[in-house]
Amino acid sequence: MQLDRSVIDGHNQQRIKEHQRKFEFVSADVANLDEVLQKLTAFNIAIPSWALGTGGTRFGRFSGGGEPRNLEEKIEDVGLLHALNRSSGAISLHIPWDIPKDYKATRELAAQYGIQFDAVNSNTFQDQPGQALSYKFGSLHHVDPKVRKQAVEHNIEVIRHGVELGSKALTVWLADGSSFPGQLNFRKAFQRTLESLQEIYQALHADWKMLIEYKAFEPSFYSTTIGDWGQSFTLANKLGPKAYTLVDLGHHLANANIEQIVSLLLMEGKLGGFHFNDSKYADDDLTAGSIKPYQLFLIFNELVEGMDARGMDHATGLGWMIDASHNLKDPLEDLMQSVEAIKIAYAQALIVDRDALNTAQEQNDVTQCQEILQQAFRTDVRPLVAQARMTAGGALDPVQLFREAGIRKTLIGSRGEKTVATGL
Ligand code: LRH
Ligand code: MN
Ligand code: MN
Repeated sequence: MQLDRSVIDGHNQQRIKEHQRKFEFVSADVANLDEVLQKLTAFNIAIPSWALGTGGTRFGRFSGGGEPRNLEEKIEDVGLLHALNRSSGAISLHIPWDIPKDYKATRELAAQYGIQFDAVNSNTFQDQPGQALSYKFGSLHHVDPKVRKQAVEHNIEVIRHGVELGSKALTVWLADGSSFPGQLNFRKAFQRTLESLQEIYQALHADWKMLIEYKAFEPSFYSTTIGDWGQSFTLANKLGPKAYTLVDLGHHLANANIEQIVSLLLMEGKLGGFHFNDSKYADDDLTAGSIKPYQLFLIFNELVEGMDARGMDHATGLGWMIDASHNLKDPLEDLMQSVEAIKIAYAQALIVDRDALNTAQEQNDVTQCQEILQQAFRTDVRPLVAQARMTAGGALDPVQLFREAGIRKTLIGSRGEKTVATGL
């Protein structure tokens, strides 16, 4: 379904007065208002194809109905999100969950909705039907060269799909690791992983990036072969200029200082992309900003500071993506909440008084440093985000419009109640 322009206009008209009052109130105190609005408008966050259906836990899955049943319907859903919030103009595909049947038709469909193809993801963490060799004991780090070759070839095939769709990056996340001490020779496993990645790197086109995602635990519970940012960074450095580290917020040990990791990776020119989500305990994949909004703000504070220091374009300099999965909420509502939380954190980081913060840091004025950061964090920037969205053609309140317009009901009507999207 395509959302009619008049539906968004009608919704905005109803809310415009209240919005204007709130917008004028907050914007009076924002010195760099034009810059903030322009940057918010340009900002886009890719939607993962696997977050459009209801996720589950290892104990069960409860379908919400009306989920996309194929790649075309996934693109349609991202198109709906983008029409509502004007910040979801890209989709990230996971192969083999999303193999396109017809590249041209897929590209045309996405273009119709103003959607681009973000990083393509390989999958060597599951065995697929008919697959010759098993990934039970890993893929790129496997002791058997034949398994490694199969996994390398899969990654190269994923690049080929991406090239056909206009994607510019391959994200590699490995489940490779060990669950018991002694199971693995760490050094040999890491070396084999590097050699496998080198073969994949050879197949990357000149304008492509390889994003290396790390994760401290799960599904292996003793060691992960690319377990932290240092290991990913080492691989990216050894591989070459097209290889970068990807930070997934849920992939750290509890209480890790993610904002410091972000700052140093940016400084080294090796931060390639982001998977946004939130967590209380582990890789919970909860809605971005739902548990630790202050941490999300502190991460954006480092991103803005570091990107400005390197002269990077906020809108295109990094691969921004959500990586969440929902077993309770409507997946589209949940994604809208994640995008909103990310943009709120971004707006708060943009209004930090950076000169004052620098001065306070140079003077070791710890109290003032905290005052400055929290002044920005405690500002209600939602009207700024809404203003940018409305100017770009989106809805003042995307979640409420989604409900008012009965979009899920329409999707259930056309797709059915018992739908299972391919993915996690
Ligand atoms: C692993 C991960 C990785 C996968 C996705 C499905 O936990 O974050 O990005 O590709 O989940
Ligand atoms: Mn991820
Ligand atoms: Mn994850």
